[in-house]
Order: sequence, then C-alpha cells, then structure tokens
Amino acid sequence: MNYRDLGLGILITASLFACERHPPTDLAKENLIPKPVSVTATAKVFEITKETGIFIEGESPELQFAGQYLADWLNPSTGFDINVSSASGEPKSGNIYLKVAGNDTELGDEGYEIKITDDLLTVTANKAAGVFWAIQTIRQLLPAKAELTSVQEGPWEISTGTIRDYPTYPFRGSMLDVARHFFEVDDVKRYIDLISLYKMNVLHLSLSNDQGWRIEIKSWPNLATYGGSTEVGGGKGGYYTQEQYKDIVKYAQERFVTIVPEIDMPGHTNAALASYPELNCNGKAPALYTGIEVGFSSLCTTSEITYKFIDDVVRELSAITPGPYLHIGGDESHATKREHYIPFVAKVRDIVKSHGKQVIGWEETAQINMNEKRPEERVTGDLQPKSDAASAIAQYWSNTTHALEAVANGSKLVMSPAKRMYLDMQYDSTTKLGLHWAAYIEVDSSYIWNPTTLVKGIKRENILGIEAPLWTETISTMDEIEYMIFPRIIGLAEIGWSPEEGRGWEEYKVRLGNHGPRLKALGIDYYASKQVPWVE
Ligand code: TNX
Repeated sequence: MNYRDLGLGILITASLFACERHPPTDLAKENLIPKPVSVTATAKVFEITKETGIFIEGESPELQFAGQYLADWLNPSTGFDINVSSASGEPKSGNIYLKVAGNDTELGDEGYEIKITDDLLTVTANKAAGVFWAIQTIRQLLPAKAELTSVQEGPWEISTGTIRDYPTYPFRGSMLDVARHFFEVDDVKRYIDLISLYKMNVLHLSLSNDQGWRIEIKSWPNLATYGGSTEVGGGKGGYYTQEQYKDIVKYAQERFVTIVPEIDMPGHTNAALASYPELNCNGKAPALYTGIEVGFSSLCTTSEITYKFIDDVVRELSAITPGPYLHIGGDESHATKREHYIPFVAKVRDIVKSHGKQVIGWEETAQINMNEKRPEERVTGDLQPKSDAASAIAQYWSNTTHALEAVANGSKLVMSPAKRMYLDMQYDSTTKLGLHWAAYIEVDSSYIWNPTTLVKGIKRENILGIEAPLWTETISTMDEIEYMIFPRIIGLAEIGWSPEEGRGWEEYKVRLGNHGPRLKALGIDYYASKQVPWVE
C-alpha cells in the first residue's frame, strides 16, 4: 500500500466516524449552543440505561421540578422509567446526580458544572436555575432523536469530561407581541419552552397596543372584553384572564423564565381609548383599529382620570407578576406633545415604583431624565439627570441619542437593535412574512455583532442584557412565529450567554447546522437558510 492510499483510507475512516454519533468520544467537539465557557474532555463514555435514576440533593421545589423535567424529557424517547429521588451524598454508579451546593462564586446565580465520568453524571450549581440550564446542555449531549416523544433505539451515551458554564448577561430575553395578533396560552407556553431550550430567561409580553388589549383588568373590564375583541386584519382577537396570565407566569417561573408585562403608554393605546371615552381628551371613544400604522393614538396626559386608570392597571398587573419588572412602553408617542410626554413618563414611573416594580421603558423614555430641551438644543451642562434616573431601565431599539441619554443617566440598557435583533424583519426580499423597515436580517447578520461594540459609548457595564422582539403585525400562527424566530433566536441566545471572545460565524454556522435534526425532532418550523450547512 502506498502512502497516498493510506492517507485516503484514514480520511474515509475519519469522515465516516465523524458522522457516527456512537460512541461519542470527545465532549469538547459537541455542537453546544450557547457555547459553554469551558469544556474539557476525558474520552470515555457515560451511558443512560434503564437502571439509571435521577438523584437530587436538596429539598427545594424548584430543584424537584428540574429533576422531574429531565425525567419527563428522557422517558418517552428512551422508553425507560427513570425516577427522581432524594439523595444524601453521591448515588451509586450509573446514576444522574443533581446538586445545589451554593459556594462556587464563579458560577453565579445561573451557572453550572457538569462532571461526567464513566459511572456518574453530576450537575452542581449554586441555584436551581443553574441545574435547569445544565439540563438544557445535557439534552444537546444526547442524539437529536431523544427529543422525539416515541420510543427510539439507544444506546444513550454521553462522552465524559467537565463543562463549566455561566452567562455573560443576566437578562437574556425575547419579546412576543400578543397585541397585534393574539396568541393562546398554549402558544405562549411553547414560546417559553423554545426560548428556554437555549437558556433565555426573560419573556417580555407586549400586552396592549392600538389593535388590542390582552389582559383582564377587573376594575376596567371593557379593556379586555371590548378592547381585546379584535386584532390586525379584523380577526376575533382575545385576551388572557388574570387566572390564565398567572398560569403563564407559573409555567415560565418553573422554567426560570421571568415574565415582563408591558402596557404601552401614552401612545399605542387605541384599544384602551376605544374601550373608555373618558381616557380621550375630547371625551369621545374612537373606533377599534385593525390596521398596522403607528403613532396616531395618545392617552389624555393632562387629565386626572388617566392617572387613576394607570394606577389601577399597574396595581392589578403588579399583583399577579412576581418578576421585578414592569414595562411602560413609551415608544413612538408621536401623537403626544413633548411637553406632555415628559411629565407623563415621570408620573407613570412613580406609579410603577409605588407598586414595587422596577420600570423598563423603550429608549424614548430615557429623555425624561434630562431637562426638557430637545437633544439638538442642549448645551454642555444641560444634561442633569434627575436623582432617580439610574433605577429605570431603557430598551434600545434604534435611536442612539436616546440610548446614550440612558447611559448618561446611569440607567442600564436592554439591547434590542432593530437591524440585528428584530425577529419580524424579513430574512431577505423573498421572505413572505414580516417587514423590512429596519433591514433584511439573514442568519449571519443577526449573529455577527457584539452588544459592547455596536454603539460608541455603550459599554459592557451599561448593559443589563439583550432582548429579541417579535412584533406580530404580519404573524398570526405558531408556525409563522417559529419560522421567523428560528434559527435567528438561537444565535441571539448565544450572544446573551457566551463569552464574546469565543464567538465566530464560520465556527458557529457549523454548530447551528448540527441543530437541524434537533429542531426537526422538536417540530420546529425553522427557516432553512442557505448560509447554514444543515445536517440532515
Ligand atoms: C417599531 S420597536 C415598533 C413597533 C412595531 C415594530 C415593527 C418599537 C418600540 N416600536 O410598534 O411593531 O416597529 O417592526
């Protein structure tokens, strides 16, 4: 045999082996997304068998839930009957051991360590959230068919080594607009499942807009029953009762996802204005609206009743929202005079604080911290932040001046740059759904950017996190949601979680391509971009 043949032989064997998942031999070569902080491989194999049990150390219901979540995920496809039991100390060989230990400062509140030897798989985290994110990683270490709900053939092997991992940003979210089109509770739950697969921990629900009011407010019942009775295009709309909202919040909480409810004010309020004439300066209720224009509606910012209304809404919503945040919108208030907008936002912020919540507002709300001059009229020394400015969070979407005002105030930013992160933007000019006012966003473009270098003057310490919004003017079914958010949201989740230094498109697209079978197994209707080398 000559050397060329030998080389070819090795090449063929190596490429066959690369396609073969079993046995997996190198933990460091797994296609994990988000990419973990560190992975070391030890070249052996741990196997999940019908004898495997899940043992949890600690009594918390959250940890109990996480353990059961893993069992419920493993059992249908493996056909095993894996149980969760309490442990005190390491279980015997062949088991999975989930432990909240609480003293590894590097891991923080959401980080985890997975240590896999040939006889034990151990997850250690400071908090149950870390264990839950570790479980999402473990899912990706098993073959894609493990995601199916019918019994599949094993073996169920994981290569050995250690993964240590924790997020870059504490706030990693997506926004779902349930106002332009209404989505049922089960769709919202699926959305939560899908974002938490990739370790996103915030779901911002845009609950009101010109086209619909989507949350029951007991003291102002027409908001939901009348204001929620239609949607873009004139469909029947809908709303969540407070019980349904609480059910969504609980479902999210179990999966370590915080719900951020938004009531957009003073603009984007036609549905409320149509429901109650007294909210209008002229005392007349406009008709319901089913188009997609923006910037034409405003609450009457100079009347007392408006603030009574807001206080009632914020009180009821705060009482059913365990998370720390309440979003007041504040975007595109083109129908509100600037001299009215600024004191309005200041008052609403006080109302939200009085109900114990931290305010988030779209970038325009950052202006209220300044004097009342327009940016172009200001001279040095004019930028005098009000004393409480720093406590409000601003959500950057397109205007860098406003984002920098937020920074000058000491506010933290949630980064949602429309040109990179808006999931309603079309992939290219052939995309049938979506809009393109900000950009066409192909999969590479949504991935190749960094929050810390996007806007001069916005630094790492100014950023609370990132959020990918899905506006739904053109989107009305779960399939359409999935097509617009996948696969872009996967890369955005990685931007929120993984260290900036380790990221690169050429390497990422290969990992992403390897998630194709997993997405299919999960029944996700993703956009199969030609930029990505999808694995069949
Ligand atoms: C801008 S981003 C909006 C929304 C639209 C979206 C469509 C922002 C704060 N406002 O009202 O739905 O564009 O892409």
